[in-house]
Amino acid sequence: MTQSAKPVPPIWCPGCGDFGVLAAVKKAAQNLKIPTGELVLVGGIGCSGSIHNFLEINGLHALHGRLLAQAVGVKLANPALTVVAAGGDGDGYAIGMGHFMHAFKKNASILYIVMNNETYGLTKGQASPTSQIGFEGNVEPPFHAILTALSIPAPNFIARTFSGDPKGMTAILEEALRFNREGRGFAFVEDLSPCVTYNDTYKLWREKVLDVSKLPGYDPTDRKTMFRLCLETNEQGRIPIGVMHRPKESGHDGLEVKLIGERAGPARSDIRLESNLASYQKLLGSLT
Ligand SMILES: Cc1ncc(C[n+]2csc(CCOP(=O)(O)OP(=O)(O)O)c2C)c(N)n1
Ligand code: SF4
Ligand SMILES: [Mg+2]
Repeated sequence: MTQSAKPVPPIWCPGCGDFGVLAAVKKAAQNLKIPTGELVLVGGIGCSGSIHNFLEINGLHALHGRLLAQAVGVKLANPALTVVAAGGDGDGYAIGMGHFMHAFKKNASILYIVMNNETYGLTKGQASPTSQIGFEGNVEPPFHAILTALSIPAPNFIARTFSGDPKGMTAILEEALRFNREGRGFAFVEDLSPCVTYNDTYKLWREKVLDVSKLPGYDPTDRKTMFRLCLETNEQGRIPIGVMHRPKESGHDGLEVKLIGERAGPARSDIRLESNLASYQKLLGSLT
């Protein structure tokens, strides 16, 4: 695949945190010299999920909460592609929660970016699974994606970024994409991406974010330590950002490596009748 789609201008509200993600994805892909025709972005449903329309890449708009299933499918069809899934907190942590949990365990080498604005932006600001108590009548404590991710013992790359720190976000996305391109597995990056129209948290988050790499004992290869650091930071009313898990081993644990290895994926296989006649006849013979 060499061609990519032509982008259109973003339709987001001026100042939306998703602009930071768009810029960081672009910069990270450019820094890694990923050809635009080899980058596929699968968007979720929500303001955030339209991101692929604004980049010169190949993209598809998934069903609500199903972007991970589709992104894993793209990767298994053609492991040579660099695959990014990107959507919102509603898409990923509500309707998409089943897929979210399994993605860590499946460990396909794709990057999943969740633009968390603690609300359903597209449908005009209802409470989402990450909303604070009191927001739009919400009485439930917010879901913590990083602690959940750290609790799943799989060799994933896990990080959190903030749209108010585009440089830090670019560096983390670059590391995540490199991790994927080495066939090491699933990379999850939650970006704190304020919705300036329905839940403008820029000022609050700027005061609250805390770079975990500055904390004593920081060791992203040690899951237990990082779980404790994130939990304690959270209990202190701060929001941990940075790399939370970086597997020690440099193994090629990606699902596509295990299932397909060095072979071309199904999308690039030669399925012409003339080159496969004997195999097709054998298959037909086995059915009689
Ligand atoms: C199956 C289905 N259910 C509900 C909706 C309505 N809907 C559209 S976007 C959305 C939530 C978007 O919130 P989020 O994923 O956080 O994205 P944001 O707009 O905040 O970026 C919902 C519930 C839908 N499109 N499809
Ligand atoms: S409604 Fe919120 S999330 Fe959607 S584009 Fe506007 S600022 Fe961004
Ligand atoms: Mg949202």
